Amino acid sequence: MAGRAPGSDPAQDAPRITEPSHHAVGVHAVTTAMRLAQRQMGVLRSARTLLRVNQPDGFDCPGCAWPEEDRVHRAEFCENGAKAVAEEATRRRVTPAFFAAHAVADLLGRSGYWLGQQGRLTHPMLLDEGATHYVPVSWERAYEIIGEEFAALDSPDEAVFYTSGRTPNEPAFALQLLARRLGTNNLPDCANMCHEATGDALVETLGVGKGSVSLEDIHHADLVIVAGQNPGTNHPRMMAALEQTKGNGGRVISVNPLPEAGLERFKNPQRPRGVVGEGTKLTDLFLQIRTGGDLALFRALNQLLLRAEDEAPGTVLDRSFIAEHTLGFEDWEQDARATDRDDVLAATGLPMEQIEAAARMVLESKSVIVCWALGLTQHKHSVPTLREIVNFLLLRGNVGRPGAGVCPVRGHSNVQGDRTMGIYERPTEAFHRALGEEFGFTSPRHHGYDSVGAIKAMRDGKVKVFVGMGGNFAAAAPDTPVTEEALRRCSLTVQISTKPNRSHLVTGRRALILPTLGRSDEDRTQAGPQFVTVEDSMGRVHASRGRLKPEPMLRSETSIVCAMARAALGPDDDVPWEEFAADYDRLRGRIERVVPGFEDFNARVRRPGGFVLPHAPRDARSFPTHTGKANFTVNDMVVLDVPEGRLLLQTLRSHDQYNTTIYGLDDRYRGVHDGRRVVLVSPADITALGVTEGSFVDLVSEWPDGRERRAAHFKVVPYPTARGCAAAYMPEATVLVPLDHTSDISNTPAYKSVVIRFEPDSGPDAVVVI
Ligand SMILES: Nc1nc2c(c(=O)[nH]1)N[C@H]1C(S)=C(S)[C@@H](COP(=O)(O)OP(=O)(O)OC[C@H]3O[C@@H](n4cnc5c(=O)[nH]c(N)nc54)[C@H](O)[C@@H]3O)O[C@H]1N2
Ligand SMILES: Nc1nc2c(c(=O)[nH]1)N[C@H]1C(S)=C(S)[C@@H](COP(=O)(O)OP(=O)(O)OC[C@H]3O[C@@H](n4cnc5c(=O)[nH]c(N)nc54)[C@H](O)[C@@H]3O)O[C@H]1N2
Ligand SMILES: [Mo]
Repeated sequence: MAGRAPGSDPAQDAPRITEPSHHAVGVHAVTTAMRLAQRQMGVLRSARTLLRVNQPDGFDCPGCAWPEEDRVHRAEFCENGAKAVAEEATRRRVTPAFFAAHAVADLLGRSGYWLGQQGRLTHPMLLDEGATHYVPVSWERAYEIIGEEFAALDSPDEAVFYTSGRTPNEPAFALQLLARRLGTNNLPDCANMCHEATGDALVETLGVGKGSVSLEDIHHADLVIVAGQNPGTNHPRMMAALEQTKGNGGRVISVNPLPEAGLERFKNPQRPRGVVGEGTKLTDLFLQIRTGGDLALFRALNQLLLRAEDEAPGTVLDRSFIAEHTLGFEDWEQDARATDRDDVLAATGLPMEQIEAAARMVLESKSVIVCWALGLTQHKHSVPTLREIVNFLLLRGNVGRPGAGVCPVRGHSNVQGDRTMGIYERPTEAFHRALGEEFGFTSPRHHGYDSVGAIKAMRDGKVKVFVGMGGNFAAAAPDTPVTEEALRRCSLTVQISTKPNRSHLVTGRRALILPTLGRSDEDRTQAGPQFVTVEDSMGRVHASRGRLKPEPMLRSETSIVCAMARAALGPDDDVPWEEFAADYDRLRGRIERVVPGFEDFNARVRRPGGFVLPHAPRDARSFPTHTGKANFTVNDMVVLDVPEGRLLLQTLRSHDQYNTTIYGLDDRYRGVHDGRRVVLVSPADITALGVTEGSFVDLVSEWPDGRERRAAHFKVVPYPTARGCAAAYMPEATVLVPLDHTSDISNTPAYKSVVIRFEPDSGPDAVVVI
């Protein structure tokens, strides 16, 4: 829908630009957070709520998945965590009166920012066939409708259950059980669009698709390489960990097309040194790489390590580790030695001296950790890139010993846990077997749809019911108009949500909004107060208890999933869904018999700090891969071809957003204020392309299907990014990402790698609101 609705947020079209910042998270950050929190929650509620974040008896921060430093003793506070909490614990309410006042067609003209700012949902709402407005509906009727629509399906594979990674373990486990009892593995999740490449690369090479390090390891590493990540905004507590690394004498290399403030310098608000003074310099060497150049970089580093070993045999490679624990070294070595220097220079855009400097730092470090996030996972060649990083670590035995290992930094606070619980379209046979034995049925073995697959299936009329367990699928998925059209082809769309978003407006023939408790809300059932559990990015499972009094009509995610299950599976289904909904201990008692590592779940999760899941490579240098060893892999060089006059666009987050949730219109560290329609480009490219700095342009993406995609009206901002690269915010720029443009193997949308050109500005009226 084109055009800006009156009063939506015209400020979005008038960004103001100042100098980017060179440090992150000082006192300024904390005062900003408190101001934002108080606007949403009031002074008292802010103080009371923020004090409970990440405390042993409090709730898990719904911000990121970075683990807490010593949960038992310390309060950790970060600006963006506070913003996430404030957004959820807001006093603003979206009641049935709101929906009576606004037709869905009108709301479609409002931005996601405006929608989110309206507040928390209070009542279940129904958009009936042909209706213009949502109307309140009872929970009973809502479940009846769900039951009707499931009963009308020709096959269980016509249903899709999407999970966003905020969902705690208990409802996630219940949801996958519901899907599989029904007979489908259609369990796409946000991880499909996020760290899927990580899982695929690590399972193949190390046998476990998760990180192998603890916070202790980060603190004591000699070298931490942070590639494709912006922790200052997205994982602020990670900077406190890197500060400790530095304090212990370790060093940091950051690899990024953008000089991100949070990696340059960190002012810790919890230390006097952070309040006054310069803070800690975090990055020792900044490699300003071209987007998509990381595979070439790690190939080059590996080649340099091999050469160093030639010069001083027996001093560089960990030969005994390689012999004892790995396979495929010889084939890999032959290929690695043939790495072409010109390819490396073209792909990375880095001077060779910088890569050599990085290699020297590696050689000087006994223990090395590589951290990464979306800058490495959202490319066509993400899986090979990550496999090459594993090669890099295996060479010197940097896996499964203190201060060393792989550290994928996950996004949503429980995205890793949801996977552990079986939210996965292609689970292992071992998982199926354990689930089937526990619940006395045979779960379907054929693979389900992932996120991109689900869009295609809906588009092609193969899916009729879409259930969104949190998240905002319409705005998070690629190729916005294609995704929206796909959702509109469903007969029923159900969104289990805390706040209004785009996915409530792009609906099937009928649509339900089921309002649910957030992390900060108290969860009480007839069996008494309940808590939920989550798993952080380093495999620690712990409890989360909200304390705020919720609106009376809200139900917990667990309760909603169990009631949906009863409605979809009927009264004869012998899973005790009602007991699960009443008492989460009952559910956890079943989880412990299905999912490895959860033995004695109910007791262990009640201990302060919870427990850490087993991880064979980390714990025992044992590698449960298909070969039984850690695998070296050959990963062909990739030099991205960006034609003349084009740029490689990445879509990323501003400082004031949480994925599709927009908190505000500033990206303070990058010097962008009061607006989001900006494209960051290097001054040299601005000159070369003949555009005027500060002018507005359309972004047009090109793709072999011949269909061009256009995002209108972006301000050209000169920015110190790598040559040939550009950056713009999601979800405004998501329309440019073709549905078929995904990573090989993991099928993750290549959100960080879209070839674009500039065209003359079509003006603010051509902006498609999202
Ligand atoms: N406040 C806040 N916290 C969040 C989120 C949020 O939106 N807001 N989102 C959460 C979620 S779900 C996730 S997955 C994480 C996301 O965390 P990040 O991965 O940090 O998120 P992005 O903003 O996408 O930033 C990607 C970074 O990778 C860099 N990059 C892009 N392409 C390349 C490349 O080819 N090579 C290299 N080396 N770098 C590249 C970008 O310049 C940028 O610094 O954060 C989580 N935490
Ligand atoms: N262009 C582009 N697109 C991207 C990305 C990118 O880098 N570029 N990144 C991708 C990534 S990494 C991810 S993870 C996805 C994110 O995709 P999603 O997880 O689907 O999206 P979010 O924006 O995090 O979801 C926000 C909504 O979640 C609901 N919500 C919040 N808290 C709760 C809760 O406790 N329970 C329930 N039930 N609902 C809740 C609210 O209604 C809110 O509107 O986006 C992907 N999309
Ligand atoms: Mo994510």
